[in-house]
Formats: sequence, C-alpha cells, structure tokens
Amino acid sequence: MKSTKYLTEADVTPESVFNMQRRQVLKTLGLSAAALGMPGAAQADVLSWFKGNDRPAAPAGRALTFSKPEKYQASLTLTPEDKVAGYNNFYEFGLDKADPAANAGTLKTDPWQLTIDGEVAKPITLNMDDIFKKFAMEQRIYRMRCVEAWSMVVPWVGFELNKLLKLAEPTSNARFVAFQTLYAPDQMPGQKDRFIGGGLNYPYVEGLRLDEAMHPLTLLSTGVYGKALPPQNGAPIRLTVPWKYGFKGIKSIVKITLTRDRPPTTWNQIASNEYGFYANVNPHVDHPRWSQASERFIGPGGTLSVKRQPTLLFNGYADEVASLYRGLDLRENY
Ligand SMILES: Nc1nc2c(c(=O)[nH]1)N[C@H]1C(S)=C(S)[C@@H](COP(=O)(O)O)O[C@H]1N2
Ligand SMILES: [Mo]
Repeated sequence: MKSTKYLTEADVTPESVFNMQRRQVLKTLGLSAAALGMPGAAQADVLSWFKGNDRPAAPAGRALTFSKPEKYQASLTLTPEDKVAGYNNFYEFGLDKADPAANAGTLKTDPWQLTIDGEVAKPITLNMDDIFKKFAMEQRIYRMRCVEAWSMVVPWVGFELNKLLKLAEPTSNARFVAFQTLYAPDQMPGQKDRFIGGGLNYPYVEGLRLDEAMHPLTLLSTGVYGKALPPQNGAPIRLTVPWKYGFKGIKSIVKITLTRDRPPTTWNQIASNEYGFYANVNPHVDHPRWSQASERFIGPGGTLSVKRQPTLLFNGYADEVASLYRGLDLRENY
C-alpha cells in the first residue's frame, strides 16, 4: 500500500485492506477491478473525505423529543455530526464511504412499516407514528466500532429493542431474532446492480440471540445528534448494538422475526471465516486479514485527528455484557 501526504501508512492500512477485499468481490463477480480503476478511485475517495470540508452538508432531519438518562451520557469525545452522516457503510447505495450520503436521498422513509412476526403471541405491524407514540425516546452516547478497524462515538436517539419485543410477546420457542432491511431495488441502486451493491445478497439481513436482543444496551435507533436519522444512517429505524462490530447494526429495518433457529446473516453468508454470527468486538481475535487490536478513531478536526487507539474488549461494554458469553469460546464464536 502506498503512503500519502495525508495519512500515514498505519492509518490507511485497514481501508486499503478493505479495498483489496472489494477487488476480491469484483473478481468473484468477474469484473476487472484494474480496468475499472477501482483501487485508485477508492483510495482517492477516502483521502478526499478525510481532508474534510468538501463533504456536502447532511440533510437536516426532523428534531426529535427525547430524554437524556445520566447513565448513558458517556463523557467521550464525540465524532462530529458531519462525519457520522458523511462516512458510512450502506452498500445498498454503493461501496465508498461517501456514496450513502450522496445517493441515499432516493430512499422513501415515509410511510414506513415495521412488522414483528414469527415466534410471537402477538404479531404486530407499526408505522413510525405508532413507534414514536408507544416508545419514549432517549439519547445514548455509544462507542461504535466497524470491523474495518475504524471507530466513532455517536449520540444515538432510540429505545430499547426489548420494549418492542415484549409488546409482541415472544413464545417459549423463540431463541433468536432476525432482522431485515427494506428490499426496494427502485430506491436502492445496489440492490439492482451487483457491482454497485458489492455482490452482497439483498435484502441485507442480520440476527441476534434472544438474550442479546433483550439486553438493555441494544437499541432500535430513530435518530442521531437529536434529529431523525438521515437516510444514509439507516432511516427511519435501525439497530444499534454497541458491543458488536458495526455490520450487526442493520439499517432501514422493515421486519423483525422471532425464530427457533439461528438466522442467516449477510456478511456471514458472503465470508463466514471472516464475519461470524456473534461479531463481538474483541482486540484479541484478529480478522483473518488484519489486526483488531487497535482502531482509527474518527474524531473532530481534519485528517490528522484520526487517532489510532487500542480496541476494548466488547468495545468497552464488558461489565454489562460479558456475562452473556460465559462458557462460550470467543475465538471459535467470533
Ligand atoms: N442494510 C445495511 N445495513 C448496514 C450496512 C449495510 O451495508 N446495509 N452496513 C453495516 C456496517 S458494515 C456498518 S459499520 C454500519 C455503519 O453505520 P453508520 O453508517 O450509521 O455509521 O451499518 C451497518 N448496517
Ligand atoms: Mo462495518
């Protein structure tokens, strides 16, 4: 990987590794990455983004009403709003970090329906008004760690997933919770075109064990920085599981299904040796192609403020969640 005047070698490595992975995807699809000039373009995109200033302003979402429980107002340096809304993974809108902010305006989030079904006594379909009426929103400041070894600190607005699940009354057969993103190829170019969408299978799906889903840290988020989620962050409702890698945080959810069996998950399907079902943040278990011991924190300021810092076990939430995994080999269950 060549170094640049903007980032040090150490700083660009995880992104570059990720771009290599993308070339692999392109190869699988029978496309020549070199012919398309992808590695250079991808690198240029990352660099131009990190220079700051040239990102379009995030569309202003509706202001939300919410409480700020003391316990969850962590005194951490926040990632600035324009970076939270400008540096995204949402492959339905393209693979580059700037693509979702540029392209997700086509997502229609109103009206929106969310269905809870499967192993529940009371299946239910709610629109967003129902959700805001039934569940009091709160702000929670959480660390967020992508499997690509970058991290943010994000002030989410949302509510505990367990409140919604309790409403549907899981049966005694329910052991897992499956989530599904909207499938709308007319709104999401990556679902129509395997090149734009990185060769993933759509709709994007994710899953949790029922106890993980019921944990008080697990949120359904409807906002960020006090306002309704911008489309690129997964409007109008997305999952936030702060002790797991970011890919578990499925966006723009339309369906939640309680199941007996462990549901398939998108990244696990494409590369099960690299992306496990659990995906708990763990500095001691490396990704097969890069170390997870440290991460680049995307903080305030320009390029040089991207700081390398140690990664924390369970992303710093071990006191709260380690008991969920007692007796489980975290190396095997990555
Ligand atoms: N539907 C869908 N959900 C998704 C993704 C995606 O590509 N599609 N990317 C995931 C990944 S890898 C990360 S790191 C987070 C990024 O969330 P953010 O853009 O709000 O920071 O969304 C996750 N949820
Ligand atoms: Mo991610």
